[in-house]
Amino acid sequence: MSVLTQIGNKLLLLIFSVIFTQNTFAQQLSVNNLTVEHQTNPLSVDNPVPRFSWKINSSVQNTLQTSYEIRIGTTPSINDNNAIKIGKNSPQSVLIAYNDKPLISKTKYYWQVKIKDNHGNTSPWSAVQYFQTGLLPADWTAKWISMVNPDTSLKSPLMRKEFNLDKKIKSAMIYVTAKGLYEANINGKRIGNEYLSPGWTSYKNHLQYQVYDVTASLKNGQNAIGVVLGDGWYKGRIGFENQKNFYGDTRALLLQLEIEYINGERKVIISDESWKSSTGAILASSIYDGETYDARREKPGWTNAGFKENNTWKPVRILEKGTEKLIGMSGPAVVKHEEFKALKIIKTPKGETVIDFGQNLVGWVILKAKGPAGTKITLSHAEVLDKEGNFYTTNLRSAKQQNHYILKGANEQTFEPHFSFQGFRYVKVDGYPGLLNLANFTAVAIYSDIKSTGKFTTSNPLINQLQHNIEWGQKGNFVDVPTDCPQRDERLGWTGDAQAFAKTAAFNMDVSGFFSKWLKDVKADQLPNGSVPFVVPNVLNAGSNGSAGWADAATIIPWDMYVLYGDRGILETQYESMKNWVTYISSVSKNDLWNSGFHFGDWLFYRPEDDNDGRAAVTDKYMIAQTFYAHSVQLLLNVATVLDKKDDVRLYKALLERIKTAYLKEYMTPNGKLVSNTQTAYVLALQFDMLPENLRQQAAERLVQNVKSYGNHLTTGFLGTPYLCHVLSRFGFENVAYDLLMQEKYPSWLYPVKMGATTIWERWDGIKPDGSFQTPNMNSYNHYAYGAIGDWMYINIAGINVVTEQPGYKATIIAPKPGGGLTSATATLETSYGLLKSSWIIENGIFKLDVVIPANTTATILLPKNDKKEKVGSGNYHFEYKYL
Ligand code: RAM
Repeated sequence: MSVLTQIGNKLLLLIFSVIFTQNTFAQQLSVNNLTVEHQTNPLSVDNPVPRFSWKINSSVQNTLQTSYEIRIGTTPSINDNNAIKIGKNSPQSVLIAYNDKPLISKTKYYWQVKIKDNHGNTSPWSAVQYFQTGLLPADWTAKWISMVNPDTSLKSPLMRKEFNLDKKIKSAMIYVTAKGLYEANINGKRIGNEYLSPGWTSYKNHLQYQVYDVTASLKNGQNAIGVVLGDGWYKGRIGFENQKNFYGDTRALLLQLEIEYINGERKVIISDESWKSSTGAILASSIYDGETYDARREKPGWTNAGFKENNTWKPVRILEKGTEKLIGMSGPAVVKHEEFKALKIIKTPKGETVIDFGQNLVGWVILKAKGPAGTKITLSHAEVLDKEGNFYTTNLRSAKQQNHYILKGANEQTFEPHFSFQGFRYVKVDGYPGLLNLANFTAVAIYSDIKSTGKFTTSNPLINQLQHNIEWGQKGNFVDVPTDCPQRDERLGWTGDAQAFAKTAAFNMDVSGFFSKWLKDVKADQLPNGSVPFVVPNVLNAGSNGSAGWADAATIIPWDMYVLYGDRGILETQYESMKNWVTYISSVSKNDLWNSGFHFGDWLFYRPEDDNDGRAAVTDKYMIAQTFYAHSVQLLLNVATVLDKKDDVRLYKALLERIKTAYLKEYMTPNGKLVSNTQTAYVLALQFDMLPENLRQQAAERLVQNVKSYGNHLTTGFLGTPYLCHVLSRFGFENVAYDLLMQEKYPSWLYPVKMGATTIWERWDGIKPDGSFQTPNMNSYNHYAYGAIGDWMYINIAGINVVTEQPGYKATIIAPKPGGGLTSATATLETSYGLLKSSWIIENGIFKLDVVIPANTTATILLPKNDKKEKVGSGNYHFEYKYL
């Protein structure tokens, strides 16, 4: 089908073609990608009413689900007679809550789904998937065991137990957690592919356990389990004060192995007084400092049956039941991802031997080495080389980031740390025996197993590198909790950074489970008065809470997750926490003005070194606080509306009005000038609708003038940056937004790219134009906050916009806005419904757009330089027209 349209005097050819045409062949309708609570086949679902989601594949356009049927049973061969059935005439295919008779704890359920669509077709039953319900406190019979008392040794405890299985095994599940970190083995093999388990939570409130299906690892006869423990966040060095034992001083194990024989009998092996403990090769391990591993002290075969325990193996100690609350894993585990080959060996001017991996990453080096017993190899890790080309670690502050390996003198051995990780691009090698061979060094990235969902590319290689850097900033700092940085003695869950980046993060990867897990701790670590800590899990001093733009993570992130994943449940779970945060602000405000307490303000805004002229972009901190107060109340109001809490809607509407009135009185002149003449001041005022409508455009113009006065440079810090380009676009200054994006000189997003960055830096000038560094006290080269431009790129350049009223991309607006000299851009986004795509190119004056809309969703397509609006259903579409 093709349409000829007239716009002004220009003749426009609009070709509208649909790849799949209805009724030309039998429709293929199917259901796939089944998930429960955002996870594929999860093994520890705590929600008593777990939520089911699926995606729909259809070979015809405009497909919408009209009804669904779910079957849930306790055997893989589900049928209508042995299953619970849930069904409804409903378009909902994302996060449908179970609503039948109560599920039983610690039980594996199998499920499948089929649907009908608006074309009258019925899908076949989907493949059968499963989920297992979590354990109730009473399901735990295992006892906490530890080594000696007191637990003062730096060495990692080994704990082992042998047991006999005398019948054919049907299934075996192991439930395990630790105070500290653990690596568990059965019969000589490591269980699972996860690292840094049980993960980091607010241990005083929550401790996650993991569940593994170990049926295939067990055998008839004698079996052995061996578990090694590390200090981790629980007991190791964490925070700024060189503090240890923050959560407790004793590393301990809790393990329960449940075996079901074919004949229906059950056997349970638990951690208890029958276990033995010793130490082995891990002499010390620390998240910040690295690990020391002495291969001479390995105990070969200690996780196998038949191992001969010598007199170093001692009985274990039973600990009192703790107050910790065990919870199932609700987020993705940390696993290995990309591997990087060593690119080159550098001899630095100081004579150091340094290997370059070409990418700033988080993980460790897998080292192969062979040499005389007692040879000590030390790998030190750094993000950058200094101006002279020497290995630079001063910005790590006190974090050593060093792994030491001591050889045992046998054949070639492979080493990697167990309970530490490093942020690095360069590795300094000391003590390597013989000739250094690049093939013996491989860097591996570890991060939470958040699936890649978004891809974004353009015709401009610098922008593509920026996107690459944003993604790697995310990978490096999504290591079980969202951290600010992954290398120095910090690595903490800074709330401000997380809220600034959450939306961008959700374009690049599926962070629904990741943030659901973290938000539980935001709530758990919230103070009794409602204030929210600077970092979550909170390991800082009393008083480290309540900063505007940081604490607001408590309102901002749940809302983002709702809008981007359609997760209404997260609003229900977090509502109280959101309310408490707003109540806290109100309690410290006077006359509706939040003008007290400590605030970080627009952290790391632009400050010229020699500032005689007063060009530092300082924004009044209480003015910022007032805008975030309004924002948090607005979000709470939104949530109250979604959850239909009428009284709260009334309450927060009135409060919001008062907050805005107070703001105008205190911070704006009658002519519309703000008391701080900075980009961030105008950006926040406009983004959060602080100004009366008639004064908004003038404020946007003041913002533009400000940008121009800095020669098309941004001056914003952590709080202004995420919204800067959005505000410019919203008020019609798309070209100014592009000027800022394309700016290659400091301060800008592309300046670090031009300086060779492979991740986002903490500061706009982490490396100054002359090659020198910013203050080593705080200068990370892997810090995602400024990467928050990412969502503007997806939304404006590629044009993928979620419709808030139909969250989770149930409805999308595709509205690309070409500019900045770009001749093409493509973004794909794997949404909760399926793949969305917007891809455009300008060729010989013709604008061509390809769009893919997933089944069970709709889209509105707004073409650039064209006033036509296309409303479409699912399917593939192509548009092209003269673009003048
Ligand atoms: C530093 C980091 C972090 C920031 C805090 C306020 O620790 O820059 O990202 O959130 O300061």
